[in-house]
Order: sequence, then structure tokens, then C-alpha cells
Amino acid sequence: MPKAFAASPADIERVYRAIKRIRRVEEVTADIYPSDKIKSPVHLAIGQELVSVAVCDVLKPGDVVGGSYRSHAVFLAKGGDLNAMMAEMYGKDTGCCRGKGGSMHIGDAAVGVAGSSAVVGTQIPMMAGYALALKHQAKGGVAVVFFGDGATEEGCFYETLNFAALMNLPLLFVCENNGYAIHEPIAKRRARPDALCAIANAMGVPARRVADGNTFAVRDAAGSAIERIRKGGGPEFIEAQVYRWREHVGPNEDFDQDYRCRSEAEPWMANDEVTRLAALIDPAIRAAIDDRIEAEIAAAVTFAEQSPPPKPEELHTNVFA
Ligand SMILES: Cc1ncc(C[n+]2csc(CCOP(=O)(O)OP(=O)(O)O)c2C)c(N)n1
Ligand SMILES: [Mg+2]
Repeated sequence: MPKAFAASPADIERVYRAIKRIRRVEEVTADIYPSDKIKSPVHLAIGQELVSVAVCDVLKPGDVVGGSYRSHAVFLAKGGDLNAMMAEMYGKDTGCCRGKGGSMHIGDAAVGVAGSSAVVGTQIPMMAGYALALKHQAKGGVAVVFFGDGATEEGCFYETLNFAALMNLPLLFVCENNGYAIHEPIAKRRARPDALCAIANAMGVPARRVADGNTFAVRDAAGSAIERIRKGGGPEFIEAQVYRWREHVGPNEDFDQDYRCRSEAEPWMANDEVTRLAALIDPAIRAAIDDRIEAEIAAAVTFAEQSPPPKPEELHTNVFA
């Protein structure tokens, strides 16, 4: 491991546990999905979990995060309750949004997950609002917004970069660049696919790209950015290159869909952080971590299955329009 990304055994175990847990939650979700017990579309982050884990690893409980419809990893990495997330996917009353949001709309204010949004890019100005509130509170809190490369093509991305820089907001922009917006590769959408950091810089938001999919490289970048932001340095931008292993939405692979091929995925799969970090941990310790994860997930599935659905009279509660 390069010196700059040095991590203690405790760091490696903690980060491995977090990434593996999210991986297994989503694999189990994919296994359950064909049964139709999960009542909403699922956008899986399998292969991309490292970004949420790396960033949330350097956050404090009072910091606030928000993301897109692909936010299981963000929710769990920030400390969202697994039982409540699983129940939400099942549309149950015990879900984190009382079963009314489903997989794409998950939040847990108690642990600083502001929410997630299915409308591409909308979480970006929403989290700038949180950052503005945190700035007014003046307690050193930081907001983090996670979004995809496709979201950088929305007007609100540019507006928010400008506003955040102008207002010196405590906001970290985290672009999870998986190279695709649904089936459209970034090279067919942008004249300069490599210019995301240049765009942020030009708007007055210092930017850094992490291209190698290394958890501790992202954690390093996030850690130093958050430190500067917390001291009043203003917003920063991180572009983390990743790869989505499953289809855009749903539980399956889609390498037969003619928009990409397995050979493109193979180098990312060969560099998988779950496998790489697992090899750095004592096998007995790793087995104990894995066993705990499986037991926790099994309990969450049971919790979701046994929870009641929302009552019919709740149809209009917590609904604004
Ligand atoms: C405003 C808006 N436009 C279009 C869509 C349809 N849509 C859903 S996901 C998506 C692609 C977004 O890609 P990206 O931001 O890279 O995120 P990823 O799915 O790769 O994580 C699009 C265009 C939408 N949900 N909202
Ligand atoms: Mg994308």
C-alpha cells in the first residue's frame, strides 16, 4: 500500500467491515428481488461502495450527507439503521420513511442522512441548503453530497457550485463517476469527459480526482478536504472513478445489453476492494467479521418480512401534496 494511503490494522478492519457489509446487503437484496417482496426499484452500488465508506469514515456524527436513488451505501456508511432500510425496501411501516419512500428515498435524520432523491441532481442544491444551515449554526458541521457523473450534466450542479463557492459553504461535492448515465457512456455525453475537476475549479471549488478505486486514496482525499472545509475553507469537489457491476436499475448483470461488455468490467472486478482488503486481514478475524455481517443481514430480512405494512389510514400522512 503506498505510504500516503497508510492505514492501521484497525482502519483496515473497520473499512473492510463497512464495505463488505454493504456489498452483502446489496447481494442479498438482489437475491430477494425476484420474489417481488421488495416493493420499489433498486439501484445497486455493488462495486462502488468504497466511496461512501471512505468519505463517511472521516465524518463526524453531526455532519450531514445526501445522495441519489443509488444511496444504500451512503445510508449505511453514515450509520443508517439496516433494519429500517430493509423494511423501507419492503414498503413496511417500520421502514426509515415509514414504507413510503422505498429504496430510492432513504433518510435517517438521527444519524445525519438527510435523504436521497430519484430526480437526478436534485440532492446537490438540497445539500447546499444543509451546508448553509450548518454554516449559520457555526458548530463546524460539514455537508456532503454524493452524485453520479450524469448529475453533473444538470443545470443545478453548476448553479450549486457557484453558490457554494460564493457563500463559502461547508460542502463537499463527491462525484461517483462510474462512466455511465443509464446506458450512455460519458464520452458520448461530454466533449471533455476528463474535465469534471476543471469545471469545479473554474467555478471556484478546489477539485481532486481519485482514479484508482482505492478506498484509502479516497479517504485521504476526503479527510484533507473535510479538514479544510471544517476550518472555514469553503466547498471542495472530489471525483472518484468507480465502476457499476450490475445493471443501472435491478438485480442483474447487463453485459449482454450491447452498451458495454464484461471485458470493460474485469479490471475493476480484479481490483475489488472487498477482496483486496480481505487479504490484508487475519483470516480468523475476517471470518468473525463476515459471520457477524451475515447474522445482522439475516435479522434485518426477518425484521422486514415480519413488520406490518403502513395502515390504510396513513395514506395521506407525511405527504405534502
Ligand atoms: C432530472 C432527471 N432526468 C432524468 C432522469 C432519468 N435518469 C434516472 S438515472 C439517470 C442517470 C444518472 O446517471 P448518474 O448521475 O451518472 O448516476 P448513476 O446512475 O450512474 O449512479 C437518468 C438520466 C431522472 N431520474 N431525473
Ligand atoms: Mg453514472
